[in-house]
Amino acid sequence: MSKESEKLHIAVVGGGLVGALNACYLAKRGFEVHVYDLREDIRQLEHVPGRSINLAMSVRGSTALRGVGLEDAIVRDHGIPMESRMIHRPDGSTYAIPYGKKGQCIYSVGRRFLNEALINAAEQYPNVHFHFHHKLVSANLSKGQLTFENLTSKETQETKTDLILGCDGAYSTVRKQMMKMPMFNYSQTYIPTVYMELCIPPDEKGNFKMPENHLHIWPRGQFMMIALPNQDKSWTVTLFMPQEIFDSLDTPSKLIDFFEIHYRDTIPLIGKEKLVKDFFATKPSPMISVKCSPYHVGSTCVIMGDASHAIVPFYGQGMNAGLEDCFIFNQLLDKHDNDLGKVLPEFSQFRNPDAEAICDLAMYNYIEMRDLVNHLSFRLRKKLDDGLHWLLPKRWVPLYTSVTFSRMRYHHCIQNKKWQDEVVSNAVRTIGGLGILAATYCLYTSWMPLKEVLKDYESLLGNMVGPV
Ligand code: FAD
Ligand code: EGU
Repeated sequence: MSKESEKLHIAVVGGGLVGALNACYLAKRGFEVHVYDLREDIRQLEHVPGRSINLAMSVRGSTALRGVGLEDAIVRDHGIPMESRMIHRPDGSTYAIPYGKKGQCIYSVGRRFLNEALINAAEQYPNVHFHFHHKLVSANLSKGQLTFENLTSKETQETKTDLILGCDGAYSTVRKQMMKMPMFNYSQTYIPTVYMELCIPPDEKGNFKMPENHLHIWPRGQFMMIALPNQDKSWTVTLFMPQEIFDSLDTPSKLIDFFEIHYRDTIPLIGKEKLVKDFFATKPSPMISVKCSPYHVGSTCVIMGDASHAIVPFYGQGMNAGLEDCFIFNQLLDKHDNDLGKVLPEFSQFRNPDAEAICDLAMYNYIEMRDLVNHLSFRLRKKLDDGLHWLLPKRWVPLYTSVTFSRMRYHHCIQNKKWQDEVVSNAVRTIGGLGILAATYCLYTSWMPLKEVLKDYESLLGNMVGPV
């Protein structure tokens, strides 16, 4: 590391999951790091407003935490392993589908615990400084100038830095500033589905009310529910539905009737009174999907995490992708010896196809979950996929396995899926074709002498096997 780079000043905007992890990585490199967040110090707050209470952590997020030595303390010691999904049918019966081979699992991690652990870890470095209750209001990105409003004193504060790292989430202010730059591409989509978080409290003995090592799912087409376990033995249940259905459930009796039909088994778990109380006390939240490019401005600004790629949560990958951003950025700093003029453009170029790929995959999965959950062909394909993976563990990796249990680049996961689809549809065509031929031959056999049939059959087989 050169002398000059040791003194690099970095302003991280946003002390959420991605901002706090970046602070750890950059502090480790010896940079002078200032983290700004509009929230008060969450370690001193009773309730932290924010999106989702717990998150599914998989290989990408876990690997990124390992890079700053936090994987064990966060994922192994605090995460609750989920070995399979447990599907709940409308009648209350359930069945489990394992995530992978024995021991392969994803982890339910509390958002608040994770964020606090990252802030605590970053604060261990003397060269990291947190500025809570500071809201970024404007910036000159190419000059590295930032203007914050100190929400406590109401004063405006200006600062100059070598690098602005925008980790300020899906509604990023840094990104809003980038939109003023020439050649910046941007698109956003709100999906018609919104979500609300409910809670299944622990039982009287303080235990989990459902088998804990699973991600519970209630797929119902246009709407669905999903539950992740918490450390305190409660469950966070997330209800996803179109806004209109939320609006139509405007009295307690309509709500209970709705749950009786679709989520019957959860009523005694949540408790009728609590369900009514919590449902009418909260407003559902929208979900936004954001794509943009590039992620940098010259050698002075770069955005990461939801600020650069907000995705719908239907692959459990938003945080994982954001933490992976930090990991990759750190690798590029190594590769280019902290030369930001090289690191920033390469980060944009390398990461953009992958961020857009997971954005598309998550959106596609949202549509698939809505439209296909109970279709026989969909479930057969899943079985076939898992079967082939079992037979050819290295050569045939199903899409969700490559996304969740590997660090294969997201856009390669899509390419991988495409050739598999071709193989499957060819196989279906061939098997279907063979069936028709077999039937035709059965008809012929009643008129043709046996010898000729056998001769014909041999040459036909030769033809069929040849081109495959
Ligand atoms: P955030 O966590 O949003 O942090 C941004 C920070 O910036 C905040 O602290 C905010 O206070 C601060 N900030 C914003 N504006 C300013 C400003 N102007 N000045 C100063 N500070 C500012 N991902 C998974 O991997 N697995 C899951 O299971 C999963 N489940 C999800 C379920 C739901 C319902 C939702 C909505 C998302 C889910 N995600 C999941 C995605 C995950 O929540 C996000 O990808 C992740 O939080 C992104 O982290 P971030 O640090 O980029 O942004
Ligand atoms: C949604 C909201 C199950 C947490 C996609 C699976 C999610 C999560 C799935 C939320 C689903 C859906 C996968 C994981 C995960 C599944 C996955 C979705 C965590 C394809 C807190 N999804 N999620 N797929 O496979 O790969 O179990 O809010 F219901 S974890 Cl929608 Cl692996």
